[in-house]
Amino acid sequence: MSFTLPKLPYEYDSLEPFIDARTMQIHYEKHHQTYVDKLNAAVKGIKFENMEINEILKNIDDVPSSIKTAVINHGGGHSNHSLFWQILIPAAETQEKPEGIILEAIENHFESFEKFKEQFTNAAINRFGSGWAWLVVNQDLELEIISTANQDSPLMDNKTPILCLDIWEHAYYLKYQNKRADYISAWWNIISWKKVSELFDEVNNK
Ligand code: MN3
Repeated sequence: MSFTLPKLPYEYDSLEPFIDARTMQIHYEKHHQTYVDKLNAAVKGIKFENMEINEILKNIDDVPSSIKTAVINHGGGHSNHSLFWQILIPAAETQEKPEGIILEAIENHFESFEKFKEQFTNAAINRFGSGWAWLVVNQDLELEIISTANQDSPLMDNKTPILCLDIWEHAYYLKYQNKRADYISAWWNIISWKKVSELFDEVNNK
């Protein structure tokens, strides 16, 4: 068995005008595919090639040191992008904010949805270099906003991501160039709060 690209749940141009089709195509077909290929090369012939990527990352200390960096970078890249595609929705279906239990949890923890949005945006803007911004559920089952460098996954820290934003330049440079803040502000229009809510329920019902 080997790792493969997950199917995108929409077309490349579905996220226009917030994320352009060309960026989506290159990001998915080239960048994500490369993480998958390099992950497959790293784990070829050993037991990890038959495990779920998220299980490998949660147990990263079990990975032999000779391939650990490759698994963190390319396995992280595979896992992070797989989640990223899932939490996006076509621009035509845009939802302003979440509802139900996840909204309550956000309001309880961050005071208001607006304050949550501001804090998440700051985490994304202030990440130096390449990385990700995340809304995670930590080991105490509390929400937390974090940012990680490179392709580091929160799963390696026992945190379960339920929302993520790719802030590598490859995610926005064609359309936004150096204007990371504009990309981040556009991204809020294409979040699948339904998916985020499902992921939140999964953690709470475990
Ligand atoms: Mn990326």
